[in-house]
Amino acid sequence: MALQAASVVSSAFSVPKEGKSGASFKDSSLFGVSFSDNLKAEFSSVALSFKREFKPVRAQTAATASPAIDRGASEGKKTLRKGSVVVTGASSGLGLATAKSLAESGKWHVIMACRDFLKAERAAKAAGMPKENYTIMHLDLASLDSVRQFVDNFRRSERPLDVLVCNAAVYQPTAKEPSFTAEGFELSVGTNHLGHFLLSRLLLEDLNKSDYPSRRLIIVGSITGNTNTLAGNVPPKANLGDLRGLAGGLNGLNSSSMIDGGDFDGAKAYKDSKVCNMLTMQEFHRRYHEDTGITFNSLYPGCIATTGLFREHIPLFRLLFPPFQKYITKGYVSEEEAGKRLAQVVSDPSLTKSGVYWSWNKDSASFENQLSQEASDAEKARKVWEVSEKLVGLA
Ligand code: LMG
Ligand code: NDP
Ligand code: PMR
Repeated sequence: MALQAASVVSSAFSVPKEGKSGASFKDSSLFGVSFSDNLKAEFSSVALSFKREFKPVRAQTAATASPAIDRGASEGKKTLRKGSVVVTGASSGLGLATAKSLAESGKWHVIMACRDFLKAERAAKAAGMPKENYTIMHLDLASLDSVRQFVDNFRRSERPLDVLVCNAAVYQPTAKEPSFTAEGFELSVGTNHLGHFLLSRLLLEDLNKSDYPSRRLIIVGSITGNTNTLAGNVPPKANLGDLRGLAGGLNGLNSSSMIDGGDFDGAKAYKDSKVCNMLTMQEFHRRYHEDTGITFNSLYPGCIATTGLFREHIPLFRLLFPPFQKYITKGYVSEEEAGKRLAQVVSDPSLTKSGVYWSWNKDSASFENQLSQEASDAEKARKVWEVSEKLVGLA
């Protein structure tokens, strides 16, 4: 107990390790976060960056599909069939709230792709989701065999695939040593990026077959992977470097477990994985949008400080983080509200523009946000894509 308390205190006040970031207490800094003028302005009025007006985007007609319209419903009235959406990690947090919002709309059938079937079943029941509007299917993103098995099972179900939401993630902020996926990739990048990379590459074909008017592939990103924001400057910062660790397979044996080849840092691995998520979305857009008409998007749903994502953080952090985000940064958003935001990216007929990283202002109006330099680097996106396809056995 005493040992635990001591470790809580020491990690609570830990200073970022030398050389891990440019920030130091000699700078104008708070908890090791240095504030450039630009970022100071952002912190003093976080809302400011959210005040850009949302410009509604005109709905595009999907290039290939004939609209999925059920003409028999009532005379002369055309009704759209239910959309079919796969949401990964729908057993908790944002994924669950999104699944609930979509299922309750009555317009969607949600395939909850989860690693813990029973947990998902209980969560869906406890959330009161209408049972005709969801199906749970097993998917463990930390195993490429499981990803392939999921794709097979999904195809056997003969449901169409209209939208895929890559939402699941793990975050290991306090791990001292890396852990690994079934194939031996560092767990956070292996799950959050590589598992989703294989899943979305395989399911692209299914999305392309759908006759739904707007087909979408959404990969959840985050502000913490974007170093053009204050949150993205909290050490350790995301940085993929020259991808030497990723190219080596992130196995911690003959290669580093970190994408940039550095020492393991769980918080950085998570942020790096989010950069990969945002780069992957853009690379999909560049490679496939024009030919398929599929919409590729990413988003930052707001700081949902109460989710299971922080389950491995120290208790003091879990206690202070929600009030800190609510009252100090004002970046806090409830699970319910965040779920509505992601559900909007899934289903809002006006959000068909592809290649966009969506964010929301205080009144929950969506706007197209800017990604950091690294998270919008087209050359890096191409390299991440090519290295990743080798790792997951697609090239
Ligand atoms: C690190 O944890 C891990 O060590 C690392 O491995 C990695 O995982 C990393 O990015 C992930 O996290 C460090 C983390 C944990 O500490 C922080 O970075 C601080 C963030 C915590 C957010 C809570 C901030 C505290 C705000 C409290 C709100 C209540 C009241 C505020 C008062 C306002 C003033 C009027 O650390 C923690 O979880 C706990 C941090 C405990 C800090 C305790 C300090 C409390 C004192 C607050 C005073 C703040 C005032 C500062 C400015 C003064 C201006 C007058
Ligand atoms: P949660 O921990 O609540 O949800 C994560 C989900 O991912 C859970 O359902 C979890 O399953 C699932 N998951 C984890 N590992 C695997 C795996 N190997 N295979 C399948 N599913 C897995 O966190 P959030 O809801 O906060 O996170 C959802 C997304 O939102 C993530 O992409 C995160 O990066 C992003 N995000 C979150 C923010 C926040 O402030 N919370 C801010 C910005 C982005 P299980 O229930 O079994 O653990
Ligand atoms: Mg951060 C504008 C301020 C802002 C926002 C929107 C976030 C979001 N954070 C902000 C500021 C700060 N945070 C500041 C000033 C600090 C230092 C006190 C700080 C600290 C902090 C920590 C220690 N923040 C964190 C952590 C985490 O462990 C979380 C993390 O990085 O996970 C990777 C986190 C987050 N802050 C956010 C968001 C959204 C997170 C959650 C993780 C994510 O999904 O990206």
